[in-house]
Amino acid sequence: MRLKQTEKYRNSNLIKPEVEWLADGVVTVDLFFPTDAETAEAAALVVGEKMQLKQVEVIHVEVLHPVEGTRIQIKGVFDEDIDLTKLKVVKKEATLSPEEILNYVKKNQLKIVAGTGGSDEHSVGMREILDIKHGGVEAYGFEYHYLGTSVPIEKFVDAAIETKANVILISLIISHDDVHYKNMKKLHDYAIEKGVRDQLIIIAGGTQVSSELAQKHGMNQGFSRGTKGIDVASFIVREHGKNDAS
Ligand code: B12
Repeated sequence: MRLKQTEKYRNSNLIKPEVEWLADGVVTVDLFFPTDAETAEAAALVVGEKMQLKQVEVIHVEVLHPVEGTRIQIKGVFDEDIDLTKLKVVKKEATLSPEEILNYVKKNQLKIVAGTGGSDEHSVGMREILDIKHGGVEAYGFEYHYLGTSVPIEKFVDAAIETKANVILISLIISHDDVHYKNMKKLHDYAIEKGVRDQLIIIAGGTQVSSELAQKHGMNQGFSRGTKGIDVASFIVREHGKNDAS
């Protein structure tokens, strides 16, 4: 009987979230309320109903700290079909081969300055993008100058001018109050002020960075979770190649 009920999801363009059975519609939602556990539980059920979830139930309650509040998880059934033909899917551009990148970088002497910007101390992601041991851009022949962590935004541009770098890589992990986008805009504006924006490829990365919004805030490109050195290296080569051709 269950197979019959879910017939329309087999070999079709329709999907639905699932946990246990094909297209059972089950989803979980993570919430935080600045209240005690009992109030948070009641409030979470209302959220589930207002999100039009069916069979809403609380599956996890965790008081983070009595003066802070409660983290809570609900589960419910999302009863709508998603039509695959109507989705706006953003496909990742294929990377260049390591040989193509190495040859281009050798011919064009591409230099990078990099660091984590503003008051951001999260350096792990930035190092993964840079270091040879993580398959970072260093593996593709790029010369880089690492400025460190919590680097003042203006310093990225000043250092690029000083070292004659063509690329700035800035890591912005903290996203409270959209500080990552504010810093991207600040970097872009400062490069204009210094008269070097056209000569620089400026790339921002971080867990909460959207490519679209990074570009809207003046970056040539933005990269997020799961980025590898080869993604960044391919982008730099393509972007630099465009300017070469123009
Ligand atoms: C480790 C860590 C720390 C360490 C950092 C140590 C270090 N030397 O890096 C310490 C303990 C110092 C720390 C401190 C803080 N942290 Co912290 N931290 C983390 C944690 C657990 C992991 C980050 C990490 O290393 N990820 C692994 C790397 C490989 O992933 P990634 O950073 O996303 O990088 C990838 C991509 O984003 C991208 N990328 C990243 N940078 C760049 C740059 C470029 C140019 C490109 C192309 C790509 C790129 O490529 C990378 C590889 O794929 C995260 C939670 C999480 N799971 O993400 C919280 C997290 C980032 N921290 C957080 C917070 C709030 C803080 C503090 C403010 C806490 C506090 N109240 O003090 C402080 C801030 C300190 C500061 N001034 O920056 C929040 C940020 C929330 C937000 N959205 O703003 C998080 C998300 C935790 C949370 N859920 O609340 N943290």
